[in-house]
Amino acid sequence: MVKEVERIIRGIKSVKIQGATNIAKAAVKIYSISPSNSTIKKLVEARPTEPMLQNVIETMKKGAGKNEILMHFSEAQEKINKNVLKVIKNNSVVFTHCHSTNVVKSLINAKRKGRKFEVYNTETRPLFQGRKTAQELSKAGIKVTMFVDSAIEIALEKKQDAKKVSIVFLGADAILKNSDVVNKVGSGLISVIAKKNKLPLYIIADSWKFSKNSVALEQRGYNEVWNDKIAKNIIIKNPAFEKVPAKNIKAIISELGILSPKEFVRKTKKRF
Ligand code: RUB
Repeated sequence: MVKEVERIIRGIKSVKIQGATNIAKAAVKIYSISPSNSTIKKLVEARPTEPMLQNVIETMKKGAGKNEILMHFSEAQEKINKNVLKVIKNNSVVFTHCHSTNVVKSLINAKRKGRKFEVYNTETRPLFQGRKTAQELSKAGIKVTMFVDSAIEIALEKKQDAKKVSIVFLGADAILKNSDVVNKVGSGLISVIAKKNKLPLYIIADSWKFSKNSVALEQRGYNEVWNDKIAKNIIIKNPAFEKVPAKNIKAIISELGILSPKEFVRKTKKRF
């Protein structure tokens, strides 16, 4: 395999390249260098919970070029930004989890457009993608309060205090045909707590994350959690993703608009 391709696949496997969008963009690069079946197999196996990666490859197999796909990502993000702007109110607190390019870019756009809000987020162990989110947002002048993951319920608790969370934004790795969404582990729990506190939860995602097939939920190695040689009789579970039930989602904000999960699937399922 070409060295550059090997390097990118290693980056995807080790989560140096993270988030559905960045992985799909890396797939575009790999396919342009080496569109062989064996490379595609390795690529898909590197991150099984990423239908957008697979949709990109299918689209390129049908003849779409690199620039056409990259153009889709940027045009979709611009439309997502406009749609997100409609739901962020001034003086609000937005809660988010992990690192999602679709979420972060839309928040930075809202800030540039003059919306006044702050962000609560989670550190997102074991790989701390929350730090990446916090750094990118703070660089854009957005105030961020980061919570340890175990404090999710404390962060989301709705009190009379105006400073409490008003809206929840999560990214997506996959949107399934029953309208459930797959995202970073913790997202399911966040959705339950958000619903209990009557907080609107929006999924911010490119529509190419739709998958008509079932999606495997990736389990990652114990060494992300406990680097030392672990003692006998200790088992580490490190699931990377989980489902967010459609019933806990107010709407999916994509380039297609602000749609209920069911409407979103109806509109998208013909494409992939
Ligand atoms: C990242 C994650 C993101 C989605 C969407 O998990 O769950 O919310 O991938 O990302 P990991 P984007 O860091 O384990 O890959 O909006 O960037 O497509």
